Amino acid sequence: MSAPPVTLDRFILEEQHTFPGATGELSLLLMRFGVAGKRIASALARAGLTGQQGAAGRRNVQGEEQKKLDVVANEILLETFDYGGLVTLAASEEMEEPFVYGSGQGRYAVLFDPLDGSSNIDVNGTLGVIFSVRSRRDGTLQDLLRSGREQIVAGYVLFGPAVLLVYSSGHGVHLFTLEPSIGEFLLTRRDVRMPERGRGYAVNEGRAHGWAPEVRAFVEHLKQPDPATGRPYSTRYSASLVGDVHRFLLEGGIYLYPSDVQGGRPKPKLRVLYECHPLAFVVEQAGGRASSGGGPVLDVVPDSLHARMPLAIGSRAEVDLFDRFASGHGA
Ligand code: AFP
Repeated sequence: MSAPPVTLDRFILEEQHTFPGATGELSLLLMRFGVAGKRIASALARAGLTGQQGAAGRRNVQGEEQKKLDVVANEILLETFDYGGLVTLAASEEMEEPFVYGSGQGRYAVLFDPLDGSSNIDVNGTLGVIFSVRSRRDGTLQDLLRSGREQIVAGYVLFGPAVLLVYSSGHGVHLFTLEPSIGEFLLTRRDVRMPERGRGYAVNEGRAHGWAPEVRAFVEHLKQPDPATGRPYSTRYSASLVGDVHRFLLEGGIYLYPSDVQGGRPKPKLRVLYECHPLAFVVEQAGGRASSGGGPVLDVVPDSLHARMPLAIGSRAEVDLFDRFASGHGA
């Protein structure tokens, strides 16, 4: 008889036993991200049929147009933690201020980008949820404005041809695939290791005019043929950070969202707390790296909830190389 499939819940409960003194609350919390992922997957699958595609007619705190499904996914995630008293604070790309639950005594704070890659909604492209869990301290915003190394759990749900859930609680990275006929996430890869180097890069080259010369030089370097170092690299940009990072988690390579230093955009695009920190946590746990160009992403302490930063994330070899270029030392 073949081994029975390992469900997400079973895996989480078994992993809990490796943490001395664990109360099981974090396990419950993590399982709920699985439930939210399934609910959002269901909303996405039906969106074209239920009139849920398109703009919501308002803008989020960053001034970006909200899609109807950004709002739906945010509401699903908020509801998901609205019982059981586990969570005190929830912060999201779609809300100006953190949401405070009931008693305010829950042991955890959760952060999420409810629907990453929302320009892909109406074209049936790749989308994701990015999430991060931290300990509650005094229950205020200050609990969140801390380094990425204080995350307890981070991960993402990826909506592609299959729905995947990938997470790390600081003991490796584990990958689950939704088996739609039974509605369960099943373990498909335990302890994912990122290749040391890859052959692909993802960056919005339409914005190259705004990059620093060092960033332009790095991307040009990747495009120059040199079979000995595996160049040229192939471009792999999907407009979904989760989709691109997931590809590189499995295949190796580098995702970049550099600052626009020529002034076209006053601030970098990606948000520290619910995009860069959680993905950096996952990638580092898999043996990769995430850099701002000036240091490790996980060391960045944001000064506000929606603070932004430049990001280079992926395999160790490419991120090391990016850092060499960023510091002016080139190849
Ligand atoms: P949203 O989270 O608002 O959907 O933004 C998506 C994203 O942060 C990231 O997933 C993409 O890689 C990037 O923005 C796409 O931005 P450009 O359209 O500027 O390339």
